[in-house]
Amino acid sequence: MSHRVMFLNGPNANLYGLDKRGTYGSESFASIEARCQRHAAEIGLTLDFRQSNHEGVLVDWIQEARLSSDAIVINAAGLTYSSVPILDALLAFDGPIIEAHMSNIWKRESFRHHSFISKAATGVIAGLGALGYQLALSAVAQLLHERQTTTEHL
Ligand code: DHK
Repeated sequence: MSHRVMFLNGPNANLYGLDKRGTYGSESFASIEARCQRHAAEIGLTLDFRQSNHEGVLVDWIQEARLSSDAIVINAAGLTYSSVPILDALLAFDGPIIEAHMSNIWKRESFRHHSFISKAATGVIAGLGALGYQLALSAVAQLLHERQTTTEHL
């Protein structure tokens, strides 16, 4: 059975490619999703890719993932630097969590240097744009494979 991954995107991610400053490149959010869906299929993952501008919706989806998904990839965007509710929901999830950012957040303004959600993350990928999203999916596939192999040998 293929592993299921919930990939959550926070506020304004839907504007990627439209931001005149070009902070997040020129690729549209729809194209980034299509690229992630293609990559997930290639590596045998079932991908549930979502975006919301609302903190509570993201919390609801993380809670839903406890039943529906084996792993989470999350770019909480601007909520990364403030959201205790998202951190708490992630801490209640029992599976690999990759925190992903399109940009290198440590090269940017100091308010972007402290993530509230890293405490719940298995790993963090930043600064590689949509390639980082593909790497996050590959990492999750490998982590789930290792977890399954370990369990089978118990
Ligand atoms: C995306 C955002 O929308 C910002 O609020 C974060 C993150 C960085 C990213 O690099 O993907 O500060």
